[in-house]
Formats: sequence, C-alpha cells, structure tokens
Amino acid sequence: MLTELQKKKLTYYFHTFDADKNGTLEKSDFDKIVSGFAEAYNIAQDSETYQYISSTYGKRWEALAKEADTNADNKVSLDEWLSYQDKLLTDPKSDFLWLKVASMFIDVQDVDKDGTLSLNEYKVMYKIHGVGDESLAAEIFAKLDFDGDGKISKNDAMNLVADFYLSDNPQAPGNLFFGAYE
Ligand SMILES: [Ca+2]
Ligand SMILES: [Ca+2]
Ligand SMILES: [Ca+2]
Ligand SMILES: [Ca+2]
Repeated sequence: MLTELQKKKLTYYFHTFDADKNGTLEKSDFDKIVSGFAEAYNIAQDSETYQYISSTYGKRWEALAKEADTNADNKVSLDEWLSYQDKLLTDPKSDFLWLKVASMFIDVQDVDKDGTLSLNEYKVMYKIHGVGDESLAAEIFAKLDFDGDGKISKNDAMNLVADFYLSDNPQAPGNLFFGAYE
C-alpha cells in the first residue's frame, strides 16, 4: 500500500507526464515531451541523440500501456498509474524495476553524457515536463546539489529519486526531485 505522502508525490509525478493536461496519459503526451526536448536542445530529428530520447520515452509509454492500462483504453488514468506504481514499489516480483526506470530517466536527462545533471539540464527537465520555471528549478537544484559543485551526480540523483518514490519523511530532499509536489 502506498502511504499518503507517496500517493501525493506520485499523483504529482503523474501530472508531469500529462503534457496536454487532459487528465490521462496517452502516447501523444510522450511524443509531446520528446518534441519539447528536441526543441529545448535544438536536436535534429535524424540525430542519434533524438533517436535515443525518442526511444527511451517511447519504451516508457509502451511499458505503461502494457502494465498500467488495465482497462486497455490506450490511456493511463491516475488510478491505473497509482495501482501500477504501488505494484512496482511493493511487489518483490517487480525486482526493483522502478529503480531501473529511474536510472533510465536520469540518463536521458543527462544530455551531454557527463554522468551528472547540470543546472541547465535540470531546468530543461522542468520545462519539458511542465514542472515549473527556471527560478523554481534553480531554487530546488540548490537544495539537491549537496556539495555545491553545480552538478547532481548520478549517484546522488539515484538516491534522491529513491527518496522520491519510497521516503515517508516529508523533509526528505528527494521529494523535490521532480519539482514542488505540494
Ligand atoms: Ca494527456
Ligand atoms: Ca486505461
Ligand atoms: Ca550532464
Ligand atoms: Ca553536487
């Protein structure tokens, strides 16, 4: 069972994928996020980077369509999303799949492939996922960049995302990884 705090965070997270804000997730939301990505970084559609980003988000949608869309209407509702996340996080058979998904998600945001998230990459994530503006991104980034080197290392990012999914402590910094959830 998800706790109230987990439910709150995961509900918020759901909306960051609902690019057209119609209240459900569809393939078109994921396409829209990929276009936003390409636009933000000026990535050509025939480039390897575009292929990588597009296939990563594409696979994410396919996995959701297969595993979360229980009534098979090609949409993932909030209820379907929460049941799916509950299963991922609490069923030992899911074999930490959520952690693999998180790792993939961080890798795709690391556009320059230096193994860390820069403030700029973090800002772009906020933009394409409709999380918030640059000043909110900078404010939260400062809280997550513990050593103040201007980067969030992959290792720190994984710990933060683990907190985002699992922590029931309202003060855990990782709660804010995907933006101000409340
Ligand atoms: Ca939608
Ligand atoms: Ca559905
Ligand atoms: Ca980077
Ligand atoms: Ca750092």
